[in-house]
Amino acid sequence: MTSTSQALSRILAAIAASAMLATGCATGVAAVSAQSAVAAQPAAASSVDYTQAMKSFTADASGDQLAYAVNGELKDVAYKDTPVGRHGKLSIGKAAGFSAPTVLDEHGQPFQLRGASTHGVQWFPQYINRDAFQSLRDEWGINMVRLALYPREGGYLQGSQAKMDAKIEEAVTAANELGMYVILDWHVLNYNPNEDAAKAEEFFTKYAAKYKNLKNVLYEIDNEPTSTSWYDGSGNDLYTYSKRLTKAIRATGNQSIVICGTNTWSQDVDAVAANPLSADGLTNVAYTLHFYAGTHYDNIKNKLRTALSAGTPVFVTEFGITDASGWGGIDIANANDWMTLLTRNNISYAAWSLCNKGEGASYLKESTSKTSKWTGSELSTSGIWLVNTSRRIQAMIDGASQSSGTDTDGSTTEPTTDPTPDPTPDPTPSEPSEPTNPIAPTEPTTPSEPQTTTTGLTAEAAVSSNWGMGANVNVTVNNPSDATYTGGWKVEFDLDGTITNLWCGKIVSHTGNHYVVSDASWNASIAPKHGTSFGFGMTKAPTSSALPANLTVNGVAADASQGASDGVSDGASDGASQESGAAESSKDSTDPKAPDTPKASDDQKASDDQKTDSSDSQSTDTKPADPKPAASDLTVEAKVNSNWMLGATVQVEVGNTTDTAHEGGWTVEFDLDGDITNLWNGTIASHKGNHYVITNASWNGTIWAKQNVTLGFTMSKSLFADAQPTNVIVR
Ligand code: IDC
Repeated sequence: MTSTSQALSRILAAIAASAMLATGCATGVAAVSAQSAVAAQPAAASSVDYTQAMKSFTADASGDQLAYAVNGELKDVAYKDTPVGRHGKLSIGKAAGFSAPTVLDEHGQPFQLRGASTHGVQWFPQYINRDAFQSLRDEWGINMVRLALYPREGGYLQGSQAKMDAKIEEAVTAANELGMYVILDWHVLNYNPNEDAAKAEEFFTKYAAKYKNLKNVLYEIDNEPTSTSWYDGSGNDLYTYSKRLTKAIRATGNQSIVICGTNTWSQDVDAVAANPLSADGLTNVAYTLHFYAGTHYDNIKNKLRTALSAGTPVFVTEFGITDASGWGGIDIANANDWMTLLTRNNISYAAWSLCNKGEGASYLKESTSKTSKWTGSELSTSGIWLVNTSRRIQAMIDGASQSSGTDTDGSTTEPTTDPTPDPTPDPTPSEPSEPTNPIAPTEPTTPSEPQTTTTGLTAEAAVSSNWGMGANVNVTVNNPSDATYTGGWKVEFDLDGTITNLWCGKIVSHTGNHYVVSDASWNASIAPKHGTSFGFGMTKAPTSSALPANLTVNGVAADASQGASDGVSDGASDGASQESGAAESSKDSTDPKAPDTPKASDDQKASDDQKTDSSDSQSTDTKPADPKPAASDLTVEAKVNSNWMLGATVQVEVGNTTDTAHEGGWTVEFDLDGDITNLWNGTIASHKGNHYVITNASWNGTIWAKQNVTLGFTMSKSLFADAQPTNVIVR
C-alpha cells in the first residue's frame, strides 16, 4: 500500500469507527444478550487504529436504561481470550498520537484499563469474590478491579489486616484466573501518607515480592493525600513518599505499574511535571487524578490537560458520576464529557464503587442483596451508566481492531508473545462465598420467548453518511415475527464500491461487486419484533450510489420488507427514512464526518495542543475560535440508537455546515411518542403534550465551523410506539 492510501484507509477506519459509535450496533436488547462482553476484548490492534478510534470517541451513556443486557450470565472464556491473556504485562510508555506516556500493553500498543473500584474492603468484603469479578468482565465491559484498602477507618492498620490480607489473596487469585487486572490501592484519605510511610512500605514490599511474577497486579501507593504538596523540598512531601515506596517495590524485582497520588485528594496532577519520579530513574510510574462529575468541572479538566501537555502519565484510579461526597448530585452530562476526555487520551479509569451502600455512587441498588451475577434491574444509575460506558468503549475498541484489516472473519488476533497462562503460584482455594445463582435473568427488557423460528427475516439498508469518495452504510436485519429467530443469518448485496471496514457482522465472501455478510455470531439470534444491524465503511467513486443493491436476506429478496417492520427496531425506522437517494444525497453536503473538513480544522486547533484532547470538539472549552457569528445555518438529525419494547435511546445531532462558528446557543424541537426519562448534552426547556423544546447545555452552545454537537436521551414509550422523533427542527 502506498503511504497515501494507507493514510486514506486510516482516515476511513477512523470515520467508520466513529460512525459505528454514532449508530452503535443498533439492536434490540434481547438480540444483544447473547453477546459475551469479554469476547469483544480488544485484540492486539495496530496502534493507528486504536488511537484513531479512541480520539473519535464521544461518550453519551445514560444512567437510566441499559443499552446492553445484563442477565447475570457468566461466560466460559479461554485464558488467551481474556484481557490479561490478550494484553499481558502492562507498562507506561510513549505511543504515537498521545502526548504523554500512557498505559501500553505487552505488545507495545496503548491500552485502556476500564475498572471497577470496590468500596472499603473492611466494610464490603462480600463483593470480592470470583463470580462478582467474572460478572464485571463478562457483562459490564470491565477489565480491572481496584481494591480500596483503607489503612485507617478500621482498615489495614486498625484491626482488619487479617481479613483484608485474605481478601487480597482471594481477589488476586480470582483476577488472575479470569485474566483481569487488579490494583492494590492503599486507600490513604485526607492525610499526609508520610505519616504511615513505614507501614505502607512494609505492605507494598510484601505484596510486590509475592506477586512479582504476575502480569496483572498494579500498585497504587496512596489514594487521596492532602496536607502536603507534590514537592516542597521538605522531605515530607508526596514526591518523597512516592520515591520511597516506588523504590521499595522495585527492590523486590517487581517492575509493574506504580500509581502515585497527588495533593488535594489527587487533583493536583498538574504539579508533578516539575519533579517527576522519572528524573530519579524510576519507570512505569503514573500519577493519579480523581474526579466526581457532580463537583469537578473545567477547573479539574484543565489540570488534566496541563498534566498531559507537560508529558505526565495520568491514571484515573477513582471517579464517580455523583458529587464528591459520593452521596448524590449525579451529573451524567459532565460524566460523559469527562469520559470523552479520558478515552480520547487513553486514560485508564476505575469507577467508585462496587457495593449496595445507600449512596449514589454505589453501582447496586440498596435493595440488591446479591454479591455477583447481577441482573439489570438490580443496578443503580451509577451501575447502569458504568455498563453503558464501558461496554460501548469496548465495542468501539473491537471495531478498531477489526479495522486493522487482517480479520475479515471477525476473529481476533492472538497475542504473539507469551500467550501462556500465568496462574497464581499458590492459589488458595477460595471459600464458596457465592452459591450458584439459580435465579433466571430478570432483565425486564429481555423477553423470555419460548417459540423460535428460523425463517421470515427482512432487511433494509440505509446510507448514514456519504462524502463522495466514501460512505457509511447500515443494514438492519429484522425479525417481524412473534418468535425468536435462531440459526444465524446471511445478507447478500451488490455494492458500487469497496468495503473498508465492517462491524457487527462478518464478510463471508466478496466476489466482484457482490458481498455476502453473515451475523457476528453474538447477534445470530434476533428476538421477536426486534432487529439487529451491521454497518460498514466503504470507498467509492464520487458519482456512485452507496446504497447496496439486490439486497437479500437468507436468499430472499429484501424489497418486500420495506416498511413492514415499522417500530420494530431503530435501524428499521432509520432505514425507512434514509433509504431514498434524496436522503442520501442531501447528506452529501452536510456530512460533518467528511474526511477533509474536520481534519483540517482539527489540525489547526491541535497543532500546539495535541497533548490535550485536540479532537475533543465537544469538550467544555468555550473560547470561540472565530468571532464571526453565523446565522442559523444549523442542521439537525435524530436517530434511534437502540430500541427495546418499552423504551429507546435516541441521538440528535446538531450540525454547523458553515465555515464560521455558530455561537449563542441552539434550540431543537420535536414531537415524541413517549416521555424523555433522561437527557444529556442538552437541557429540556419545555415539554407540553408530546412536544419537546431542547436547548444547548451550558458548554455546547457554540458549534465550531463544520462540526456538530450530539445530544441524546432515553425515553419510555408504549409497546407499539415509534421512538423516532418527528417534526424535528433546529433554530
Ligand atoms: C467514601 C464512601 C463513603 C465513606 C467515605 C469515607 O463513599 O461511604 O463513608 O468514603 O471512607 C473519595 C474517596 C473515597 C470516598 C469517595 C466519596 O477516595 O474513599 O468514598 N470519594 O466520598 N474521593 C472523592 C470522593
